[in-house]
Amino acid sequence: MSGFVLTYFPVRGRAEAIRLLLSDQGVSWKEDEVQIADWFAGKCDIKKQAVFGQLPQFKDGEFVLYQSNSILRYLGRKYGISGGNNQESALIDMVNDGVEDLRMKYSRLLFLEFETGKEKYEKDLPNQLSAFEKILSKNSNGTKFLVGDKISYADYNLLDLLQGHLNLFPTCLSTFPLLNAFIDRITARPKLSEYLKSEARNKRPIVPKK
Ligand code: GSN
Repeated sequence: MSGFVLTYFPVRGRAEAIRLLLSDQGVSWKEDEVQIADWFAGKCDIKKQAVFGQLPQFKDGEFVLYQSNSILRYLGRKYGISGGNNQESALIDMVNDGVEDLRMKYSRLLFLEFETGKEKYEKDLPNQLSAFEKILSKNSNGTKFLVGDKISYADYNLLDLLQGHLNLFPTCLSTFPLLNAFIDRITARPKLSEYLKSEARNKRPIVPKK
């Protein structure tokens, strides 16, 4: 056993890219589910312990970490999937920051302004996604990963965000052949594909059900 424990709500949310990374790297982990109602009723001690009062929390034995992107980078370094040299690592960080920027907009849409903001969001989405299509095109003509010849933590993060967008806007990638091929290639990786078919993955909604 790895000794990893991922504490989060029973949704994909900000924990799912971590789960994609762990499963693709062939690592097992324990899930510690916090019920959303208990959390907001003030019944969870972990809210007080959490450095920024939020989840996910990730434990590697006695070592405790918060912030989903820091957890991704920690695991990226641990499994040698955060760049082969300083510049490659910086490019992976840069792309991951771009994923985070879009994730913030996506979260705002989902949680704060879905009814009022969906149309505008969908209209602007090609502008947002085209940056990632261009990044792929510049690395081996879009036949590999976001950066370099090896998968990185940013690839899992982008995959998760694209899957979330496809759920809301099923045709949003129709003009982005490289992003489509990227999804097909990454999701076909044997261990990841096994996880994507698992009950554990499929019982978790993308965001909390209303
Ligand atoms: O990436 C991160 O882990 C942080 N920058 C954000 C964490 C976060 O927003 N956690 C939310 C659940 S995920 N999305 O909305 C959270 O813990 N909400 C409960 C609360 O009391 O804020």
